[in-house]
Amino acid sequence: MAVRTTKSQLDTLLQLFAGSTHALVLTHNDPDPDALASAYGLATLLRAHRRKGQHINVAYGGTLMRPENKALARYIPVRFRRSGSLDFTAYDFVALVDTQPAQGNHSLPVDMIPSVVLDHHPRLLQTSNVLFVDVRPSYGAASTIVWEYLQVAGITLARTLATALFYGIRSDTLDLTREASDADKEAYQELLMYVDQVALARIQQAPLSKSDYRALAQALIRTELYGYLAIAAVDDVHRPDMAAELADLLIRMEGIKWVLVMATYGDTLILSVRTLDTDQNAGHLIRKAVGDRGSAGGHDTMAAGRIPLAGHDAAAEIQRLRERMIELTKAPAQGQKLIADL
Ligand SMILES: [Mn+2]
Repeated sequence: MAVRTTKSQLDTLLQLFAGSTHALVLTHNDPDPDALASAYGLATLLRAHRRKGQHINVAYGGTLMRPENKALARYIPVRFRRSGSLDFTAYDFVALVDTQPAQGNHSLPVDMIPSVVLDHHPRLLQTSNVLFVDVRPSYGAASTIVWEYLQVAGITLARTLATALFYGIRSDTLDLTREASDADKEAYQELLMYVDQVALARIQQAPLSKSDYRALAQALIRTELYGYLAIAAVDDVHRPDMAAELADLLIRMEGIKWVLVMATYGDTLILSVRTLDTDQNAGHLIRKAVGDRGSAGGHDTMAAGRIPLAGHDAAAEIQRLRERMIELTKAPAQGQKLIADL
């Protein structure tokens, strides 16, 4: 079993922690399963080495959005604090997990440099100021990195922790099919035998709200097909990640290789793009479509964007993006409704 985290890395991390009185484990805003699980795992590692009188808090900013994420947070036996309620100046040790200082998706004040960064996203330049950095872009999940630390520390994982870390790896790597390294595969397999499958099934099948079904119905009725391109525009979604979920569903439609979902959420137009077209990059395409009207980015097959709507006409913006998407994907300009007879 090739654990890639070294004893010296573990010792350095624990030395930094040992010198603190108030430690904070912070993950990114609107945390996903990998963020929740890796924060839980790192907090467990620190707790196992905690001195008397030493405090450890775990926190995130934003909100839990998907029902699965809410269910996982409820299952994890750690009290997650909301970053809005924290006095960051009270902490003399901050560990960022599943994100980095300059990533822009967490709540750590910009003038605070964390003591530790554990992450699997591409390494950002500003991360060099941090005392202890372990960034492994080849890994599919931060949960894998944290699992290795727990292994090196010789900590026996509680069933809840094994289940959470397993789900973190499962969801970030789409069951080892997306950006999964050998390390992720190994952690996944090692954790598998300790997973509480019944609890995990309940988390993954967490109840959906009536608003979820309403958004789904509206998206399906509003879906227009332009040959291999499907476009859906939805009004007033109750949670911003609904756009991504709808896009994931629409890209499974036979004959479709591009999807754009646009959803208004408060004063923002949320965009989600999916593609099966291996010749084009969804991230590049959405940046071209959004231009300087908002922010956008992503990967080969999936991308997202946001356009502020304050003072704009949402319908005009949606129409502009629709035309731009048709142009960029070279789809037929004439569309037809997916469901015309309802
Ligand atoms: Mn992650």
